Amino acid sequence: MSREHETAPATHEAVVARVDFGGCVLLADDGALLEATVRGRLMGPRKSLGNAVVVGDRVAFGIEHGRVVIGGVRPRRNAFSRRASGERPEEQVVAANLDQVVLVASLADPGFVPGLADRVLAQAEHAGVPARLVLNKLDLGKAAEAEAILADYARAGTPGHAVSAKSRVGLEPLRHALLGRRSLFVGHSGVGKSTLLNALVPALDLLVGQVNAKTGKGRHTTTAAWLVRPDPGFELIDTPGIRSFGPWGIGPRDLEQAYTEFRRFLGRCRFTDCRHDREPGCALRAAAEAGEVAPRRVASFLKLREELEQEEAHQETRARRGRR
Ligand SMILES: Nc1nc2c(ncn2[C@@H]2O[C@H](COP(=O)(O)OP(=O)(O)OP(=O)(O)O)[C@@H](O)[C@H]2O)c(=O)[nH]1
Ligand SMILES: [Mg+2]
Ligand SMILES: [Zn+2]
Repeated sequence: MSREHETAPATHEAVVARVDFGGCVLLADDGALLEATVRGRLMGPRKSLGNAVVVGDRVAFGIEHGRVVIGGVRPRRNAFSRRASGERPEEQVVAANLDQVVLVASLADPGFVPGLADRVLAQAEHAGVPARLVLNKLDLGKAAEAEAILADYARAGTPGHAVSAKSRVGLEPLRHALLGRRSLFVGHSGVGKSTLLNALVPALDLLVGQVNAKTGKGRHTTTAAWLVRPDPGFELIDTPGIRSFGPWGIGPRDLEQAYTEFRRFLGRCRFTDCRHDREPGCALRAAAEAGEVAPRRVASFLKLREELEQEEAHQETRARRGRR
């Protein structure tokens, strides 16, 4: 074999389907999966992959000594991030170049709580990516409850679907909303993300876990974000279950803007610096009482803002200590 074939310039392109410790799996335009490594200069000073290459990135690669080596990453048109776990505030880019974020929750086992949904929706808004809510396990809950939840989110501008992956109810309209797009699936562990993707795309065969009967929590079956492409232009990204989601790049003062349905009431409160908490003449709380915004959204907003304020105060203290 001639040695010319061993080194080629980085002229091929592919999409990053998965990132592991040492490297990634690429999905080529013809559907081939390639194991790849990343050229050192793309990595940060800590020589870790960090956010340099993430699922959904379009990368250029070459073949060097028979190995696929990523030499460059195309600029991202958007990125969905979260705060990495740990004391230090660091960004974790979950995936890039998305057409939509699909927040999956379940009606029962585990039951719906707005905390995670509202954080993810705020982050999607911040990233400029449309979002959609899927309520799974309709077979275990009441249709009326699903309707009430979806109505609250419809008022927040988020379209929703009530489905049962298990009994295959409501899947067609959802599939329709996914076709021709790249969708990032996120949600708590055990809500049925992988089951749903398997039901939407036969032969996908993603790993499905059991919900722990004692804790009611999932077992984190999916261990890393994983992009699949059932058809050209139709891409789904499965992710591991999220235990707690810290928004990234949203400060406590910007948060009210990320709750899009609040916007038309902002600036109408009696006090210009109204915190929409206990102040008299608050237009936002009046809207909640009149049923124009969902009270559960206002409650989750107040809770999340408090958390972001605490985080900000904590980081200021850390910075002051660091300067001494
Ligand atoms: N009754 C019922 N059970 C479901 C439904 N969808 C999923 N399940 C069950 O819920 C459990 C968890 O499903 P998974 O698909 O692994 O959940 P996941 O969201 O991918 O979980 P992680 O990978 O840990 O994030 C499994 O036991 C599924 O069989 C549904 O529509 N109805
Ligand atoms: Mg899973
Ligand atoms: Zn107010």
